[in-house]
Amino acid sequence: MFIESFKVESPNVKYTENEIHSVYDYETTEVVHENVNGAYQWIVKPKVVKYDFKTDTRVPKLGVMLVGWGGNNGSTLTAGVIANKEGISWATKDKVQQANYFGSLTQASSIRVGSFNGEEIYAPFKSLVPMVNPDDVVFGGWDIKTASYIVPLPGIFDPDFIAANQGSRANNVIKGTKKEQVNQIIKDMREFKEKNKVDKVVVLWTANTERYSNVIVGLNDTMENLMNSVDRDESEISPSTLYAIACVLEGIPFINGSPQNTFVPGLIDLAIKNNVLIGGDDFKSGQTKMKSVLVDFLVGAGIKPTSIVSYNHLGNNDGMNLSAPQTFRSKEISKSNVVDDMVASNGILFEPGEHPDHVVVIKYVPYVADSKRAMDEYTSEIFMGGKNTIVMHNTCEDSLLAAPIILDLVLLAELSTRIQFKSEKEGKFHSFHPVATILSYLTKAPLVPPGTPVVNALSKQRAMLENILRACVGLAPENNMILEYK
Ligand code: NAI
Ligand code: DG6
Repeated sequence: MFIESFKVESPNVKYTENEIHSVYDYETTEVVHENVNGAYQWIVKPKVVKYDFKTDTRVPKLGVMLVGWGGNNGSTLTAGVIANKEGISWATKDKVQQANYFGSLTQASSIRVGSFNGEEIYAPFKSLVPMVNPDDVVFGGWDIKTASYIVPLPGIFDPDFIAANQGSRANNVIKGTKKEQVNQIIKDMREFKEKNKVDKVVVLWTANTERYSNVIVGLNDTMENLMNSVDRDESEISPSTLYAIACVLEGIPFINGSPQNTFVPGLIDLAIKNNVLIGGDDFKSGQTKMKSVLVDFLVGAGIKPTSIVSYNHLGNNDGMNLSAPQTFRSKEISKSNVVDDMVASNGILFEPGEHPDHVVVIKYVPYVADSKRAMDEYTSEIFMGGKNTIVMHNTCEDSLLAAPIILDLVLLAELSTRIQFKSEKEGKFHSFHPVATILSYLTKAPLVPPGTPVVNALSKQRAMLENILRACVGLAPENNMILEYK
């Protein structure tokens, strides 16, 4: 059965006018390597840590500024939200199509809340805690090209960072030094906020994939060095890093939907010191999403994936930009490291340091336009030396996969800025770490704080997000035990 909304009744949960307050028992385990009677043993100690969560339930009027607003993803998302808001429908050759938010975790997926008379009860994911309604989001942003019905603000353009084939697009650019460009972005965000009377702004990069920036000691390795490099107009500071700097200085969350290393160490340092949310990298939309399910399934089933070969061809502007070796390399990196955690989790199948062959190919084929093809071959070793090969072929409009993910990223980023928590050992409430691992489900190469494990397996990423939001309303993690019926 499906219900639209619910309220939790528990001595541990209090709903006030502006807050949900929950006291939460976090059940976890501590692993130690201890000397027991002269021999070292691994000891696993269950422990319970008390946490307090408080969620501000005042949903703000949200402004979203997209870098690359006029591009495929930016324009598709904007048009999709307008179509939903206006209740637009249109005739296709199959049926009359209503606007919807399919593909959005927050808007179109559900969670199990319990059982009623022997029946499982599900509710919308978005009913867990109050979230911004996407129909109410005000969109704006920048693009280096004007060609769109809604003209974006001029963008920061540096031909050294994207493919040379993009040069002819650049007819809408911010002139001046890097410092002046950062200041212009700050001015744009202030004016956007003022003009649209929005309470909060989130900025997301959905512009072209850049090449990696060189990380150099003295240039971009610390907050001070990065800011000094901007002042000196150093050429190795990328446009995406400049937008991110402007956002952090303004206290505005910044999310990177492309694979490049926008978040150089100096930028991460800046975000941590200013306690401003940053998240990324690279939308996990299709092939990688599948990979982070399939490899998790294989390794979890005791099957050993030995060769993973992924091939893409597409003919949109993203594909054209990725046809240059240096931008392709950024994408290759982000698509290649996505099975590491699953491989490392099974020491029966893999020796330490052993890894399946993993090859990523992307080719630009103009004729197929936005209808991206993804072909994957997974070869695995099974029982008694047998081989199992799985082949997948996927055809899909790339921007229709990315648009709902962008929506989830900005809605969840906003939501996470309204959640505060503390453990029993901490005196004061605090927000999540500025490096937003809570967004991992939506990104190919989750950005994590230094020293934090990276989780790529999709089901774990979803469970982490759902269970944190359940904790905010005092619900236990979904454990799927259903002991009531055993
Ligand atoms: P697109 O090429 O259609 O749009 C990008 C837009 O960014 C263009 O309009 C371009 O003029 C603009 N632009 C480039 N540099 C800029 C700058 N410095 N400032 C402002 N605007 C700038 O590309 P599309 O298909 O919208 O993809 C956008 C990004 O999202 C790409 O980097 C792509 O790799 C990434 N991505 C896309 C996924 C998908 O499924 N569509 C999945 C994962 C990542
Ligand atoms: C081709 O690889 C172009 C890219 O922008 C992809 O479409 C995008 O990275 C999609 O990623 P994935 O692996 O999640 O389908």
